[in-house]
Amino acid sequence: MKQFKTVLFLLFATSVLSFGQFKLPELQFKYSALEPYVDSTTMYIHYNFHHAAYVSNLNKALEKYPELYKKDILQLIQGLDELPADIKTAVRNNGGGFYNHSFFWSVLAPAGTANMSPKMEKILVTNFKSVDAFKAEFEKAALGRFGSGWVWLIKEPSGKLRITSTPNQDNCFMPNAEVKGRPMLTLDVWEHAYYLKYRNKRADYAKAFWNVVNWTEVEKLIEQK
Ligand code: MN3
Repeated sequence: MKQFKTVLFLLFATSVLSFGQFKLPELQFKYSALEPYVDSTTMYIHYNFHHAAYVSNLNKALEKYPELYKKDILQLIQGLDELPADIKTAVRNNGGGFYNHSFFWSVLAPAGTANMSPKMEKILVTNFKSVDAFKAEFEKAALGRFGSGWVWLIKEPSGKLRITSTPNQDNCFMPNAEVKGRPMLTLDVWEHAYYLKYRNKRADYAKAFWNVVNWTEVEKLIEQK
């Protein structure tokens, strides 16, 4: 009985302690859903090891300051400058990693399931002259990002759409970002995102990406005020 009570107490304590901690969001598609453009193995490793590690390292970084678990991820990364100095870098890297990957999965969809609507096409034409010009500029930004990072289509505070890129796990919400705005679409250009299938050919990976963009979601984001 005593042992049973101890177990109950431990279960209770664990659930209380884990309250408010960040969790790996559920993936809305199967690991194999993006084949052949993104292979299952890469998807599995990327989600279960890379993304999961950012989440657990973010939680670990916040252990010393549990009141910070009450903030949401955007409050944390937008408020990086106000964080205690000893966890700022960890939150920047792991909070960024947590947010960026969660967002990335949300703008991916199996090929042919979330195609570009005429309205979406018009938005791109208005902002970038043509869909091809938009894609070319995005791919150029993917290749132009030296080392690891992300390419973004963002909506600037003025409402204008713009392509930009960030190093490491930074994003356009962070106080240090050169260009600020809300993400509408992103591509992870870390080697872990493509190396198994594409080896060193980042350009091929960036081109293949167009087959798995969730344009329905991107359009929804752009239409939001
Ligand atoms: Mn990644």
